[in-house]
Amino acid sequence: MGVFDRFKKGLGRSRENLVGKVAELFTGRENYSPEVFESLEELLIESDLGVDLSLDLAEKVEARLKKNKVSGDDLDAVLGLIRDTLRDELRGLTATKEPATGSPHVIFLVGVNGVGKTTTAAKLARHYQNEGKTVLMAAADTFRAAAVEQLGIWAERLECDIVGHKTGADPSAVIYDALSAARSRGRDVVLVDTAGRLHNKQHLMEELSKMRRVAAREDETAPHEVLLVLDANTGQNGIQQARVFKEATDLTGLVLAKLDGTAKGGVVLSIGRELGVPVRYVGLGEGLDDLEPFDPELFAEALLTRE
Ligand SMILES: Nc1nc2c(ncn2[C@@H]2O[C@H](COP(=O)(O)OP(=O)(O)OP(=O)(O)O)[C@@H](O)[C@H]2O)c(=O)[nH]1
Ligand SMILES: [Mg+2]
Repeated sequence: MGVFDRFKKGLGRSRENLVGKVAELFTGRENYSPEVFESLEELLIESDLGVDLSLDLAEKVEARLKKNKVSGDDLDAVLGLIRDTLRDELRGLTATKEPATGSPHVIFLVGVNGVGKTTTAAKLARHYQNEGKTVLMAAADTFRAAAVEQLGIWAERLECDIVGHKTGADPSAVIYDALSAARSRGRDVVLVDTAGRLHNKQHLMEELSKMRRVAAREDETAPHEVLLVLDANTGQNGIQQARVFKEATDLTGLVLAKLDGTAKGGVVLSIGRELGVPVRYVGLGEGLDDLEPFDPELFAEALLTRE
């Protein structure tokens, strides 16, 4: 399956919801009443695009529809207009420079409980292996019982190295060992799976700082990437989480996991817009291959295409 089809499949629920409701809203309306655009605005807000962005988009779509005299019955044309408007918005959100790289390249995965950090670590391992790189996973979630085993199962499937300690151990010690192992074995990428931490738990945030310091002691440019994993189902709540994490630690990017399970795919847009942190990957399923680098063009296209 090509990348576009994977986006389309992953965004299936969001697309069905949005396209269905746009069809309902516009079909049979030749003269656009203000109510139609108010409803469009509501629909975009429901899709978790955020209030400001939804307002903006609805206005721009209204102007473009009227200017081009598009009939509400021409669903493809209406969708096309919304899609183009969205795409224009998205372009501005993701124009970022590539993150710094290192040898080994060290990536931290952080976020609150259950968002998809461990699964994303495994998917990223696959992503790098596909590029011909060797990977070592660091099981720095020493908090939850069975966390090391969970990562171990992935490592076995991926046939990659894993470094872990016992539950309750100091996660910084895991980082230290993982980085020395990666260096002596010549591994290209170290993926650090961390424990789920509530953003309002001060000591956990301090623990994260310590992990960063230990990594930086080994290589002053490490960690090269700190990816905040968010669950797309949390909608606008994710923005609040992201904001607090961003204050506590330097984030280089976001991963929006579980986009396939939500009808609120628009959350990608509002998070990027409000935080100024680029969305680097989206999770589109539970399997190892269900991670895609975020591509705004494909995203807008896949979200607003009629089958
Ligand atoms: N549908 C879908 N499920 C996902 C995705 N990413 C993760 N999951 C599922 O979400 C659940 C939690 O994933 P984990 O990777 O264990 O989450 P975590 O953040 O490591 O959780 P804690 O370590 O407990 O904080 C699992 O059942 C995963 O299969 C995704 O992109 N799509
Ligand atoms: Mg985990």
